[in-house]
Amino acid sequence: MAAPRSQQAGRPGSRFAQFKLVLLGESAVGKSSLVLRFVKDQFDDYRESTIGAAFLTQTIPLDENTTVKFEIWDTAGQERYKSLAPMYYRNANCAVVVYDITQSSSLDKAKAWVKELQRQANENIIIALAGNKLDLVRDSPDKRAISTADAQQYASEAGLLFFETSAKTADNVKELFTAIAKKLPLDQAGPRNLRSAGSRPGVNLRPESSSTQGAGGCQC
Ligand SMILES: Nc1nc2c(ncn2[C@@H]2O[C@H](COP(=O)(O)OP(=O)(O)OP(=O)(O)O)[C@@H](O)[C@H]2O)c(=O)[nH]1
Ligand SMILES: [Mg+2]
Repeated sequence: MAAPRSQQAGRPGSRFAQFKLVLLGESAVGKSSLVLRFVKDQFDDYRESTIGAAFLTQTIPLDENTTVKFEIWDTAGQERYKSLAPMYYRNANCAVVVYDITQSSSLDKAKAWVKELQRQANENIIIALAGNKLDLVRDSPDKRAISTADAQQYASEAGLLFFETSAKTADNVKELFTAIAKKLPLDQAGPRNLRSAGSRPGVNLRPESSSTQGAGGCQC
């Protein structure tokens, strides 16, 4: 990585950094719903399964001097799209691996994604594990298939950030993305990742793929 750069423009000392984030996980665990909540603060009870992948962006203030922009690749969880995933996690700075806390198979799938990322993605990738659909167990605890303690233990052994989330009620969604942003190496960001506040890019740096879907209009 390039030497640390803390460029100054606009407000002295202000920094603008952008990072590529990929979401992975079994189909229907709520990847697109988490992104929709994070980017637009919305939720759909009936969401269509993602085809290929969707690209969205969201910018968050990290502290009074630092703004982080996420370029988000929301991948399709259906098995037939599995071979596309490396295209999206290649060069990713961070990943959110999602499972559904009411479906035990989805944690196994999440663990397989974590292994693949740890073997094949960027060496320094920040990985967060998100156990989604927390709202479903609030009223009916018997629906829970994966205990918080088990998932937490796995996450700490594997070196992952861990949150239980609900895209539906917004529980922990902001917290999840903010925790990732805080772990990103802002001080060592190279020229691609770190820009002065006065030179924000007007366009998104879109990677290679053309297999994006609908959410492309949502360049928030
Ligand atoms: N109750 C509840 N339902 C959720 C939550 N998140 C997602 N859902 C529902 O779960 C279904 C699947 O959500 P998606 O966001 O499309 O799942 P996905 O992981 O993107 O699925 P693929 O695109 O097929 O990989 C939808 O009907 C959502 O409304 C949540 O936090 N709580
Ligand atoms: Mg989806």
